[in-house]
Amino acid sequence: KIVIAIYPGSFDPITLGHLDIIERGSRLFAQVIVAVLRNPNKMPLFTVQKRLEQIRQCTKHLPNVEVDAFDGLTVHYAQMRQASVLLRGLRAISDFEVELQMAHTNKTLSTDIETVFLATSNEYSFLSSSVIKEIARFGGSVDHLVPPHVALDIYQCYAQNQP
Ligand code: COD
Repeated sequence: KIVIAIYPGSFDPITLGHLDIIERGSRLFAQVIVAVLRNPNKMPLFTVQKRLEQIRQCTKHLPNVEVDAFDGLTVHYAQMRQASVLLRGLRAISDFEVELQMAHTNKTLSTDIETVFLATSNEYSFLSSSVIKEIARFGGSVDHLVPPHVALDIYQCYAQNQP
């Protein structure tokens, strides 16, 4: 059976932790669609367009990975793309609670879509987009945490915001 997986998220910005899940997912599924949520409630660091570019740049070596943006419910987007799996990463117990609630909610919305969790690789277990933004905001290096072009975008962003 050909299985298409959606990897939904904010990716503001994409980190090496996300990339690790994408690379491992691309080995498990026929196609992985990285789907960036257009979230009007959040004030993001990067526009959706910029995030799509950042993700495309670091996944171009993966022929079965596509990058797209979506609105509304993730399961509706998955149905539209004929995907049967929602791919998610698990870092810690704290993720588990939120992720389980999300998986159960999504299951009630669409019974034929399964959420599949990949455990984070050890070296990225502490990593999140918010941690990266915090480090960069206070002048720390994020070179070891995000792809090089994303690090440049982040430094540029915070340099512009300096008084
Ligand atoms: N290692 C492994 N996995 C990681 C790491 C890491 N270091 N960092 C993040 N991840 C995983 C996260 O656990 C998550 O699975 C994924 O990567 C994306 O993370 P984020 O933080 O970029 O994205 P989220 O979690 O904010 O995305 C939330 C959604 C956009 C998926 C969610 O809000 C959603 O589905 N919204 C649409 C509305 C909807 O359908 N609601 C009903 C479901 S509750």
